[in-house]
Amino acid sequence: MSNPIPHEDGMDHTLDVIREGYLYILNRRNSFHSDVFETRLLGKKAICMGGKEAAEVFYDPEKFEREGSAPNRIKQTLFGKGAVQTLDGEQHKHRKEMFMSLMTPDNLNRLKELVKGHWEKAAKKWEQKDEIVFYEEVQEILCRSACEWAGVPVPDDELKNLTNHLEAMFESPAALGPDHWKGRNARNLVEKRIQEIVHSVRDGKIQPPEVTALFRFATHRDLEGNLLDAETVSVEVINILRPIVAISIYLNFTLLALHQYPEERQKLTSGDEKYAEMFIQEVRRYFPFFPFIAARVRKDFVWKNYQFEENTLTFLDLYGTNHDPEIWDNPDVFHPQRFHDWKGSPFGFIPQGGGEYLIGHRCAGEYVTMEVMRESLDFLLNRMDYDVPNQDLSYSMVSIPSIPHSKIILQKVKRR
Ligand code: HEM
Ligand code: MYR
Repeated sequence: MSNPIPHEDGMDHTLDVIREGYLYILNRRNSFHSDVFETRLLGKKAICMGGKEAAEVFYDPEKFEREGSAPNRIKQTLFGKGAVQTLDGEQHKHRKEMFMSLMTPDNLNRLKELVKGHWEKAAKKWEQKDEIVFYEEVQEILCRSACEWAGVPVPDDELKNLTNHLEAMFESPAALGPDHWKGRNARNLVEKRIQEIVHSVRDGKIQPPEVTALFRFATHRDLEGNLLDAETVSVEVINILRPIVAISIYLNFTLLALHQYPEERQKLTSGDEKYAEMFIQEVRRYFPFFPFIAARVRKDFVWKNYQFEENTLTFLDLYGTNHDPEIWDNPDVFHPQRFHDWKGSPFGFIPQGGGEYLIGHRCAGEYVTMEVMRESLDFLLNRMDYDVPNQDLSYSMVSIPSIPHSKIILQKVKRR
């Protein structure tokens, strides 16, 4: 006989998720004294869980699958229709290989050089201005770099517009009203534009280099040997461009951490290269970004004496696992040193998902994210000076995704 999963009473708790944001699951894990609880979300029975063991079971492909798990509002903004995020089994593995084939050291280095060049150009421009909004400026650097890296041609006068559209796609999934619809419209527009580009590649009018995402995806064959339709190629190309622009959120938190913990700046410039790595990991662990992910129970199973019923929508808490006191000492203290003797953990440290890349859904862009953060941190530390004037640097634990309220205004930017 299995035990009933601790259960939150009430008709629906979607409003509580809106009210409590990143802390919704963690708050209830604490009050139920349980890593798993059952509730009702989006009008359906749902299981929520967090912690290392919960992540391990969530990433077992025998127990959970993704098909039909993503809420429509997430597919219409963040993921797109037919995206790798929604596939399972062999189909998923084959599509994921297409993404992971881009993540070679040479290709990552190509991105790093692009990012470096665009930082340099942007900083030169910033020197001429009284002040800049870091979030917006860094998004343009990232969007230019992403398009060049992916082989997507974008005229200069369309770059700002594209940046805003990609930004809307990752800012809108949990938003309400016009802010949400902005994301849906942005996706429709960008998908259409990239579909045209895919047709031009297939007609030979555009010839992107073989190493680029545009070339690889436009010529990729599925398991039956067919080319992907242009819509799917465009969804997957956006799955490269959009999240690279989203790194702007981590870069805002990187700058915030440098500002709020001045002693960290000293440690970072003391010449210990490993410290930069530890600092970046702590930024990804500490600050709120991707809150939780969804899957469905594939078939009935029992775990920890709890019965999981086929089809049940299940959420894994990423933020809460990165702040789980069972895994992390003083989880709510910013302390890069904790990564000094860290042995690595595919399920305990999951800012971009956990498990494995090919068999599972772990973020395809984790190396890209780390590389871009490393290069940008180096620029902020060693290649420019700036002032951070008084402003509202606080950030919400409720709005998803969370961004420092002022988006970080910088003054007196000077290259070194
Ligand atoms: C998946 C977070 C950057 C491409 C994911 C997942 C998370 C995540 C939580 C889902 C994991 C799961 O479902 O199990 C982030 C965060 C980023 C980031 C916080 C910081 C900006 C990137 C970048 C790229 C990328 C830079 C591409 C260059 C993808 C793709 C997937 C994914 C393609 C789907 C993987 C799959 O379903 O197998 N990401 N990501 N992400 N990410 Fe990222
Ligand atoms: C990306 O663009 O893929 C990277 C980061 C996006 C962060 C978006 C945060 C909102 C996600 C809400 C997810 C709820 C899942 C059920």
